[in-house]
Amino acid sequence: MSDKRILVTSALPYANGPLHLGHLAGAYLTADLYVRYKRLTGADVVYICGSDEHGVPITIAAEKEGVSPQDIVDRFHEMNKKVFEDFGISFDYYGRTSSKVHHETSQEIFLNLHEKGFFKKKTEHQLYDPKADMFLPDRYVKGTCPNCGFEEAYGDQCEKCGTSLSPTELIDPVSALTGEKPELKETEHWYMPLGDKQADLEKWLDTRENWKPNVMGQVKSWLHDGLADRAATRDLSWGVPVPLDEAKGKVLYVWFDAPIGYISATKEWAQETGKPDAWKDYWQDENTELYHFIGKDNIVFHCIMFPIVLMENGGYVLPKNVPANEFLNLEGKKLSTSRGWAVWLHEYLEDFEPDLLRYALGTTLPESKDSDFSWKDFQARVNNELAAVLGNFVFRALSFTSKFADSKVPELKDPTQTDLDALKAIADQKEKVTSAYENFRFKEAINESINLARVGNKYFTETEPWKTRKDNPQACNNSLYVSLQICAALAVLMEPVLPTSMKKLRGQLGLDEGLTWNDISDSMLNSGTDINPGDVLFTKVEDDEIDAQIRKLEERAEASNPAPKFPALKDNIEFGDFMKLDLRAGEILAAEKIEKSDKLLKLQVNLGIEKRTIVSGIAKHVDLDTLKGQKVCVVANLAPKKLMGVESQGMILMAEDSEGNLKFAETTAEPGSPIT
Ligand code: B3M
Ligand code: ZN
Repeated sequence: MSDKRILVTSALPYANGPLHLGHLAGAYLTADLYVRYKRLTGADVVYICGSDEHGVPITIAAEKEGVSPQDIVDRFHEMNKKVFEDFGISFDYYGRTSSKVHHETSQEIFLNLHEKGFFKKKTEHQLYDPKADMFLPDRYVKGTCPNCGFEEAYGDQCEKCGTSLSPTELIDPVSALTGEKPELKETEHWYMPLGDKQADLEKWLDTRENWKPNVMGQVKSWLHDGLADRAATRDLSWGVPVPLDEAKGKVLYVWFDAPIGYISATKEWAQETGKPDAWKDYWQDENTELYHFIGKDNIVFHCIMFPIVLMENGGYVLPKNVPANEFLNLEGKKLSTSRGWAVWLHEYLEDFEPDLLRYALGTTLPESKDSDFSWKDFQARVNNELAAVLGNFVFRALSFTSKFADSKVPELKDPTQTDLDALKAIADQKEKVTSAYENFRFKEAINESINLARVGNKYFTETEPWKTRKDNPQACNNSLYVSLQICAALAVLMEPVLPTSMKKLRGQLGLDEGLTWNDISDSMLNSGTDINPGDVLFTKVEDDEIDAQIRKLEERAEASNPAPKFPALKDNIEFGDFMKLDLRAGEILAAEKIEKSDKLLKLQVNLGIEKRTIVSGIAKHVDLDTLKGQKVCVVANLAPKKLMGVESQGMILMAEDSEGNLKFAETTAEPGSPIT
C-alpha cells in the first residue's frame, strides 16, 4: 500500500442526453486507465463521478421534449450510469447533483463563503420575458448575430460563425420560450470576485508540478487576460436554491454547484461503504492526491474557479494535477450531437465489445492536441494490433503448449541469450509502461504494453518451437516457458486498457486473481502449472461491419440536416420599398428564340397600356409553341437592359420549384392591371 491516498474524479456529464465517443475520450477512459493502474499497484484510490443534473442544458432538453427537467435527468442518469458500467469505467461511486446530500453540501459551502464576505452583491439589468414571467438565461435569447447576420443566433453564441456573444449584443432579440421581445429588468446576484483572488491562485499554481502544457497554457492565458467577477447565482427555477432569504427564487450557478458534486458524491460513497466519515480522508487530509480528469472546455472551472472556491472556504484538498484532454474529432469532422455527427456509446455496444473501443480510443487519445477517430482506424487497431499481435501471440503460445507440452508450463533449462533477452523485455516494458502511466501519457502506456506482445511474437517466430520440438525438445520447452511468462506479464500489464479480455487471459493461464502490478516479472508462472487455452481473444473486424458503421453515421447526419428544400427567406423590407415596384398583369403575344443563346427567349407582351419586348431566360423551362396567350406577371418599371443585343423592357415573374424548374407566376387579371 502506498502511503498516499488518491482521489480521482471525472467530469460530471450533464444528464441531458446519451454519451458518445467524445465523452469517453475526454474525461473517462483516461481516468479509468489511471485508476485501474493505480489500484493494481496497491494504491488507496477512490474514483468518483456522477450526473450533473442542473443548469440550462437540462432545462433546454426538457423544454424540447415538453417534459419536466426531473424526467430528463432521471432518464439519462440511469442510462449514462449503465453505459459507463458496460464500458468498464470503474467508478467507486456514481452520484447525482439532484441528491439531498449534494444540495446540502453546496448550500453549506455557499453559506460559509457568504459569511466570510467572499461574494460581491451586484444589482444589474437582465433580459426578462414578461410573458413567461422569468429572467432569460443567455441560451434562451435568440436573435440576429451582429457578426455574421445569422438570424437564429443564441444569446451566448452564434452557432453559424462561432462568435461568443452576450444576449444584449443580439440584433432584434426575442425570447426562445415565447417569441416575445425581452425587456431589461433589475435583478441582484452574488458574484465571486475571481480577480481579487488571482494573486493567491497564481501562488498556488506555481507550486503545481508536471502539468500538461496544453492545460497550464490555457490557464495562463486566462490569467494573462485578468480574471473577471463571475456570478454564483442565477434567476432560474431548476437548481440548488440559494440559501439566503433575500435570494428567494434564485438558484446556484450550475458551475458553482457541479464541482462540489465531487465532494457530495464522495460523502455518499462513504455512507454507502459504512464509514460515513471516510470522505474526510480524501477531501480534508493533505496527504491525499486529488486528480480531476476533464475535457479542455472545463479547464477554467477546475483550475481557476473551483480551486478559488475551495481555497476561500478552507479545509479542502486542491488538485495535484488536472490532466485535461483536448477534443476528439470523428472521421475528420468536429463531433456534433445536434448535427448527428457522433457515435453513441450504447449503440456501439450493440455491435462490438467494449475492450475494442477502449483500445482503439486509448491509442488515439487527444492527449496533447485534438485527434481523430475513424472507423477504418478502429478496424486497423483491432485487426493489426489486438488480433494480429496480442491475440495471435497468446494463441500461439497457449495452443502450442496444449498440443506439445501437455498443457503445462515447461521448465526453463540452459536458456540461450535470445531466451534471456526476451525475458528481460518484461522488466523493460514494465518500467516504460509504469513511467508513462505515472506521467499521464496514456497512449504511450498502451503502446509500450502491446510492444511486449510484439517482442513475444517475434521471439516465438525466431525460436521456431515447431521445429525444435523434434530435434531439441529443451529448446522448444524454453520457447514455450518464455512465451508463457510474457503472456502472464501481458495479462496484468494490459489490464487497465483491456479489463475484460485480460481477465479471460488470466483464466487461461491459471493466474491468481490477486496478482498485482508489483508481481509483473519474468517468472509469474511456475513450471508445471496447468494452462487452459480457450478461444482466441480477439476476432477480426470485417470490412462490411465498418462500412455499416460509416453508413449509419452518414445517414444520421443527413437526417439531422436535410438540405433545405427552399432558400431561406430574405431580410424584411419597408412597405415603401415594396410600393416602388410596378407589377402588372400581362399576356404573351409572341415568342421566339434568341440566336446563339440556349436560354433566352424574346417575348412580345401585351401590358394593356402598351406592348413590350421582354428578354427572358426561360427557354429550357417552357414549350415555345404554347406560350402565345400565356398570362403572366411583369415587373414593369425595371430599367431597360440589353441582353444579346436585344433591349429587354421589363421582367416576367417566374417561380422556381424545389426541383429547380421555372413556372409562370400566373394571373387571371386583364392585361395592364396593377398588382399590389
Ligand atoms: N457538466 C460540463 C460538461 O459536461 C459539466 C461538467 C461538470 S464537472 C464538475 O462538459
Ligand atoms: Zn454569427
